[in-house]
Amino acid sequence: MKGGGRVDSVVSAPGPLVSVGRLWEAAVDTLSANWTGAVTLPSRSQYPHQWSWDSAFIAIGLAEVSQERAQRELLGLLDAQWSDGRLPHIVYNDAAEATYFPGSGFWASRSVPGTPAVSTSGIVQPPVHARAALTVFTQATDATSAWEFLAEAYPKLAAQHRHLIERRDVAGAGLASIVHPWESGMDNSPAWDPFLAGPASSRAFTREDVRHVPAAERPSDADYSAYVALAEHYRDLGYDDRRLAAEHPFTVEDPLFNAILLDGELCLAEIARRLGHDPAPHRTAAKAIHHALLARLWDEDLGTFVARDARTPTRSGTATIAGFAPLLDPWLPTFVRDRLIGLLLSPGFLGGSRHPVPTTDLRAPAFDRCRYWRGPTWVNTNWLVWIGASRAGRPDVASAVREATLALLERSGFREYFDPLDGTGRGAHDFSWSAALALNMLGDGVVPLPS
Ligand code: 9WN
Repeated sequence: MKGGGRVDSVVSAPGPLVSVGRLWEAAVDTLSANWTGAVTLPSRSQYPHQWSWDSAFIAIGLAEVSQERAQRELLGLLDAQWSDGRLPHIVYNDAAEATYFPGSGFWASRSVPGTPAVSTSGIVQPPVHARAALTVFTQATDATSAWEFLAEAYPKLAAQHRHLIERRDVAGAGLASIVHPWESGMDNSPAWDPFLAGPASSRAFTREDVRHVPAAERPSDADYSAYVALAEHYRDLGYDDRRLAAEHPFTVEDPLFNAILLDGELCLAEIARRLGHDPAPHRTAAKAIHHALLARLWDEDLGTFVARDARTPTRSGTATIAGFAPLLDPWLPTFVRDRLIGLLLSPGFLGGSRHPVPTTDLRAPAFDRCRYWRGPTWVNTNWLVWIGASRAGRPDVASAVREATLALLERSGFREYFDPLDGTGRGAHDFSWSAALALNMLGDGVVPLPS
């Protein structure tokens, strides 16, 4: 038996899906209902604009049912890229300006040189897009259109990664820093608590997010105020990444963001190879992230990867789902891989929850079964663990996570997140990436694992 324990001793079988066909149809309907004619909204009520990593997950699901829409989803997002390569985390829909805070006026992107005509935010999200593009390409049935898509997407994806690798390596140690919790995609994770000691915003604002979702499932007012203050600060630096090291109070190296960047570089290498370009620089970049992840973010005591301040040795002391993302790294040393799998199967994660995988260790003081990213189970993080476990040579763990995810969706619908203890759906209803990644998990099981 490989290290890291047996899966059947800790995960109770979720029981067979009642109807794969019904779940599939409901997922397709959800994505159709959230389609504006140009892009897919994460949720019609809670998130009325286009979000960056949401669109990548959505394209991965759409690849199962509509190559054309999957390609449009990604290319539409890439059209909003800034000239420095940054891919903004929100592309605004002017018609919905009043219903989401912060709106486009907050970021004032159009007053910044090198920005697109459409209004966007000025921060980024984890770069899942290269994996999405490769997935869409490998699932395609119309080969001519797929080659055109890949050729158009590749230079933009390469520029997106260059921005992160060259402009966001605040410590000069080989990892990209995030400059705001929203950039992690796991906004309210306890991983950010040690780094959020900065000032609250002095500006008066009205939260729109708690109009649709109970406040107990969303960030506290204090956290929200810190988010607004940090976003204002970065905006007032002119989004100039050269000023981050000396002037910005939040520059954090996150294992999930960097593991996705590593995986994305391997996907870019594969895309480059197929297009007849040199894949070697992408593989070299991936290898450099591999070394830096181990050198800077591995926590020997916790047996997982944790976030750290780019400029000081301060680390997050909480094990979260982000720590498992480096399972995507094909060069992970065996002892690291086995400790990660051991923690994943422990009572803190798979072994202790009926509806895994919780986003925070169930035994951590910060664990909160309701509040977003502080404990609930999410479909996108389960999907990443599913791929990571496959790559780590643990198909038993991968299929346990897949089955638990699909059973949860069948039980509670395409909610944004779920109580890991009793499976109650929380956050937004009819949430796009929950539907999209279900399609991918239910589909041919095509998960590119470029080596
Ligand atoms: C802020 C859209 C986004 C996701 C993030 C998730 C949440 C936004 C919010 O919703 O963040 O970007 O208002 O809470 O945390 O991962 O991309 O679904």
